[in-house]
Amino acid sequence: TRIVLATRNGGKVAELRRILAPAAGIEVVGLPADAPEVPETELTFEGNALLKARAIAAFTGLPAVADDSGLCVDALNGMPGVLSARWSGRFGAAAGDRDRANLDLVLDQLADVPDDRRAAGFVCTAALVVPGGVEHCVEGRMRGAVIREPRGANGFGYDPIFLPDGHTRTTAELSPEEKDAISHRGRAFRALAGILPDALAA
Ligand code: ITT
Repeated sequence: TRIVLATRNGGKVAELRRILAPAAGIEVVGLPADAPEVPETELTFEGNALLKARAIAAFTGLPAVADDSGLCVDALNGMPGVLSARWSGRFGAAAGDRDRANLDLVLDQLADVPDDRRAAGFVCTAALVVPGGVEHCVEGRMRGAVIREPRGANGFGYDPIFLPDGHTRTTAELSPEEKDAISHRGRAFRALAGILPDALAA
């Protein structure tokens, strides 16, 4: 069975391929170049993940999985949250420049927040939509804290400023496998892989 990844984020594609790869008999394909841009108009991770998966399932006729995710910072009342990709207002910039601008803005906003009040969590909602079949959403979380200076070159997005609870390295300093083992995306997509065979058969 083929499933299509409904994302344009290269960092996510790399992680999703790794995490879903062990699911036997499933071929993961990328988003077709002519696929429609899906505006993220919902206010929840689940709402936006379903929007993206439904649109790409309808466009391709294939089972589609989407990821909506973000960093929720306690001292910013849960922001940037669903706005994580757009936090700095930089649209159309190269992904690396956009990620850097987003991360710099969060660091600025937390400049006066002391070390013991910098708790945050990553959230990932994975949505699966099978054309003419079922829809499923599963969520994964990872708690940690926002540090003061970026560290590490792995991962993407806010990884260089996120220290997972119980760790001394940021998620950008962990190996890809170490990040997958504890990450919001690892948790959500391992749960999704578990229900995939039944969902595709239904
Ligand atoms: P698609 O909608 O095409 O999937 P996107 O990047 O716009 O790509 P989202 O709206 O879900 O996706 O935004 C997720 C943002 O949250 C992402 O751009 C990062 O800034 C941040 N983020 C999510 N997961 C992350 C992770 O594992 N590490 C670091 N940052 C992450």
